[in-house]
Amino acid sequence: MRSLRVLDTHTEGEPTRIVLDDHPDLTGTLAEQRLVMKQWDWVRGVVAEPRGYDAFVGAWLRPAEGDEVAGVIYFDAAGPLGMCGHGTIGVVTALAHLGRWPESGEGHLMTPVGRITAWRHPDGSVEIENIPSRRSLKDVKVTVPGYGEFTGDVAYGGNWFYILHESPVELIPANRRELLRMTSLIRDELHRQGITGDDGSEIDHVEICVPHADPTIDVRKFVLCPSGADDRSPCGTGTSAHLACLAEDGQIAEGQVFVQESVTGGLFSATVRRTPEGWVPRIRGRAWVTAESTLHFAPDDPYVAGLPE
Ligand code: PYC
Repeated sequence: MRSLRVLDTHTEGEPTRIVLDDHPDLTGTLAEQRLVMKQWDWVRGVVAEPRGYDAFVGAWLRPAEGDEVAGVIYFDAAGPLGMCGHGTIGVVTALAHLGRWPESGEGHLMTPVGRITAWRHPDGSVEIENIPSRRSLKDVKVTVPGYGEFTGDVAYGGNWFYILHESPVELIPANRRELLRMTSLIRDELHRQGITGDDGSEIDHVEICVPHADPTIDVRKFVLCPSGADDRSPCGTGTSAHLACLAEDGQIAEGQVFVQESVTGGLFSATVRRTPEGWVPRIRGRAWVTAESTLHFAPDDPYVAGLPE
């Protein structure tokens, strides 16, 4: 029977399941390991029901490649992700819990899309510096029956996003199901029209950012993730992609603090700085350890790969 030790955290309400055990078949660079993991349908069972639920992001800890504290491959029930911001805040919190994060507070993690620097602050909050982020398409229009026409930007922050700045459905907790329906239809329409990120990469996240009624918070947001769930946190890679768009349009200055709230009340603050490679975002939020356990995958269990979709 396969068994995996895991540590669960939530970052501003969004869960991460950190896999502590190694796997003998995961060799090569993290990008290669990510491709190998894509072939294993049982990996879905680590995060999907009945062991998890659709909001879970998995973070498989890997041996460090250089001076990093660890390598990490993120995945959700739909497959491996490039990067995950809330997940990185969860991983740093989990490593600190295990006594594996540097006492100085600063450390590095390697992900399949690049190296991340992170700081654990004395108040327990975690700040991460993501990979350079960029906008690739502006004012892309899609029409969805029943909702009308949307105009949004295609941008990258470690994953690919379609970002909208208005919504016919109000961003309140009571509307989460409706928002999931609408953003799923938008994503389907992007796929139908063949709209992609650079190199044909699939746009698997849809993000809505609208002005917040509270003047101390810049935007309220909703993010559809590849698994079909909404991100309960303000989404780290989505924040990165969004900041790159705002910076391109001169709507945010380098170093200006930008505060976002998810529909369920999770808060991130973020800044951005320009580099030759793109806009480098820094994102700060909080995570908590919620469980330490061992998952079992018995050979006769029909749901080792999760419940059917
Ligand atoms: O925080 O980057 C993020 C993220 C991606 C998917 C869910 N959360």
